[in-house]
Amino acid sequence: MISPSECGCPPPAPAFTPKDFRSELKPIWCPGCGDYGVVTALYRALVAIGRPPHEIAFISGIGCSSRIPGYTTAYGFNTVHGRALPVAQGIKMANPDLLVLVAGGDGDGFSIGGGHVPHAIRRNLDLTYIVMDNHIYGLTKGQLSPTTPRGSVTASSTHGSMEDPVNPLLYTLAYGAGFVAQGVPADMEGLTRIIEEAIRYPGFSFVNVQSPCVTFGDPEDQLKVQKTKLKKLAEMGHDSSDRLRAMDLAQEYSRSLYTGVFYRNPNPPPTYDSQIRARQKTLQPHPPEGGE
Ligand SMILES: Cc1ncc(C[n+]2csc(CCOP(=O)(O)OP(=O)(O)O)c2C)c(N)n1
Ligand code: SF4
Ligand SMILES: [Mg+2]
Repeated sequence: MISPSECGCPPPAPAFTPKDFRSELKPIWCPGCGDYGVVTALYRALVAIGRPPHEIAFISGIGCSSRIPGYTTAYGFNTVHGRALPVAQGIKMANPDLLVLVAGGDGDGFSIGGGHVPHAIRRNLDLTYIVMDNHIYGLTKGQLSPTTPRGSVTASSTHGSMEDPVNPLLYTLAYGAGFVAQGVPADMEGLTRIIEEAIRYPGFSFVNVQSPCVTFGDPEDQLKVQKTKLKKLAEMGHDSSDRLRAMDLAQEYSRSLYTGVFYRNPNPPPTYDSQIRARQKTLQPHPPEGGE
């Protein structure tokens, strides 16, 4: 069969538009919250993926960011704080044909839910985990989160934080995630492409989105500042198959705003869901002797 690029024909129109993925619920995020940009990038990435909303399950924890499944037409489950990944893994195992997206905040993913991340990575189900990292607990009104920089004054560190932050990029790379990327809503095109690539990766993929909290966050983290600070890995000639170089770059998490794919395993290992299906076939009960 001749492909559209070979025959010079225009590419076929996408089956969906962003509207098909937008629910009727109006987001109640504060005006200017970075999460608006994340959901917009997600609608666009889903258009590029081309699967209908009823084939998508979107699972979150609790937090401002965890409201995101409700703003899509996919099946959604706003679960328990820190428990998005276990629920999502169960759903993917029960129905491996679903496209399973997982989302939440920095607190949800790296504080109360931090213990689930290594196990989701090593189990390697085909999921995409998007963390809206605003370096603060937004929903509960501005307490210190696991990614809050040292020295930050917050509702629960009134004289400045005395703790070093967790580095989500290094954390997921160190545990062996096959796909690790970072995006910002200030670069909508880049963020859309990153989310699309993460969904296409056959295995656990992680996207850290530096998504500003305009109400409780650091003014230095906001969209306007992001635009001046971001450095695109693709333009730096970064080889995303080089895991050690990815880890070097990830060390800069608190100092430099790198965006793009840090690491993509060029030889993705088998996923847990595919192994389960294969084993189920080998463990089928034998027909009774002499019977059908
Ligand atoms: C078991 C449990 N502990 C604590 C809370 C209170 N709580 C709700 S959201 C949240 C933190 C939200 O921060 P984050 O996950 O970063 O999301 P954001 O609101 O910043 O998007 C906390 C502590 C809760 N709902 N459930
Ligand atoms: S409190 Fe912060 S994270 Fe929550 S909706 Fe408002 S700006 Fe967004
Ligand atoms: Mg947060």
